[in-house]
Amino acid sequence: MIWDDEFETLPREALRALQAKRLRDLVARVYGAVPFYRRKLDEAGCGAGDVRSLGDLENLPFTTKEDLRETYPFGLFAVPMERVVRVHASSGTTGKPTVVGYTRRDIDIWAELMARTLACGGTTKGDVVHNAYGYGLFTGGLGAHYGAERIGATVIPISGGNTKRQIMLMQDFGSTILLCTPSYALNLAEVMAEERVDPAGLRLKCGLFGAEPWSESMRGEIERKLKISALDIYGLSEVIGPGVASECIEEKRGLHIFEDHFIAEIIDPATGKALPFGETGELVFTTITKEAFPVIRYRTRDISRLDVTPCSCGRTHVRMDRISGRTDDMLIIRGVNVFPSQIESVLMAIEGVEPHYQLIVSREGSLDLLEVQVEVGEAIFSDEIKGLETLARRIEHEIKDLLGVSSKVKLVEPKTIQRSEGKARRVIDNRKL
Ligand code: DLL
Repeated sequence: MIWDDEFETLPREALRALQAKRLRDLVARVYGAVPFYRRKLDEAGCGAGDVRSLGDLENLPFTTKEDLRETYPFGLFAVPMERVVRVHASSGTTGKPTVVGYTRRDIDIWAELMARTLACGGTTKGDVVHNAYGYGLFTGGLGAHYGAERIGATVIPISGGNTKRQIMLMQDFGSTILLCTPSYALNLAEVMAEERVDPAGLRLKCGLFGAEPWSESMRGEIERKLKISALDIYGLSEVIGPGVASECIEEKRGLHIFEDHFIAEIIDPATGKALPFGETGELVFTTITKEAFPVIRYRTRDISRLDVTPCSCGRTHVRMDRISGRTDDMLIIRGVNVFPSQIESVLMAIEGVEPHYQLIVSREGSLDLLEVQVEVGEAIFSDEIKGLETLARRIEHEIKDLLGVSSKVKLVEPKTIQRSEGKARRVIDNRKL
């Protein structure tokens, strides 16, 4: 179901013309309103009037997380504070959070984009939307909330946590759409099993999951355990929050980026050079309609690929592959680049291994050590030690085969790895301490 028939199916040529016009306006706007951008644009030799076509995008300077840190908290806002009606923030791993702001119109556009996202999963006003994304400074809760209200669905603003109560309310209120992180969806499924609640007896039909990386096999697991269709949704605070891109239920193959509001590029993270469609690299976004906190060529550090081939759902917007990793999530273990998602794919392909794992990296002398802790099912865990050992060695072998890196696999008892209520913590890197 398409929420905005006009803009989501705009022929690509018209879409590009719209993007070019909006880009021109954006550059003129930030040049006038944000000293930081004026300086950066001047340094790059681009005046306010120098952007004429989309081809000029490549000449514009990047914006990075460090730029946001340096202008903390409101230095990149492009409107006076009287026009800012909301701020959100995302906590970084260190120090101060990243702060973003919205005008009334920004909130309105965001609600529209989240309505599109929800409609990608078939949500209509008859639905009961169980919104377990966290409410607060995190953009997930309120972002999704406004989108569901825009559609006219009934929203349950449950936020994260108190899992048993969530399940009770899902049963009592007849929730049909589930919104939360994929790791929390698995947590919900697990607690349902413990409480002997059969998901088939619920009215849930679809879940829109994002805010953290997950894999195709994890999708299978969630769909099987919760008996729903699971879609991947993507976004980041700096760009707007959730509502940047969403899979469609028709294809579930790539996430449509809402290109009438965001221009996406893929660049080579090492050189900063823009790459053609189809190549893998770092996602970069330019927001072309946002007022309070527009960004020019924001480097997300997320790794993906863009696909412009037509989609059977009728949307013309480019599709991004599910995020395969982050440039800063990449662990370098004894010189080998390792993404947590690669290890996840090995683990999930093995029978009896649960989708709950953690990677612990440490250093002994000058040697990096990777320990993979992963839960196994009850039946396997109560098996003889020998069976467990064989399984652990087998996983180590497969990791070595795929990544060329040695690891120590530790199979742990069911429910030992901490369950997430929001974004799961998959990596503990003790080398930095
Ligand atoms: O996580 C916004 C969001 C909320 C998206 C709810 C989807 C659903 P931040 O807290 O700023 O914003 O974190 C953004 O999370 O750069 C990615 O690294 C990661 N991320 C978000 N969605 C996905 C996804 C929200 N579908 C950062 N797959 C991004 C993989 C994701 N990673």
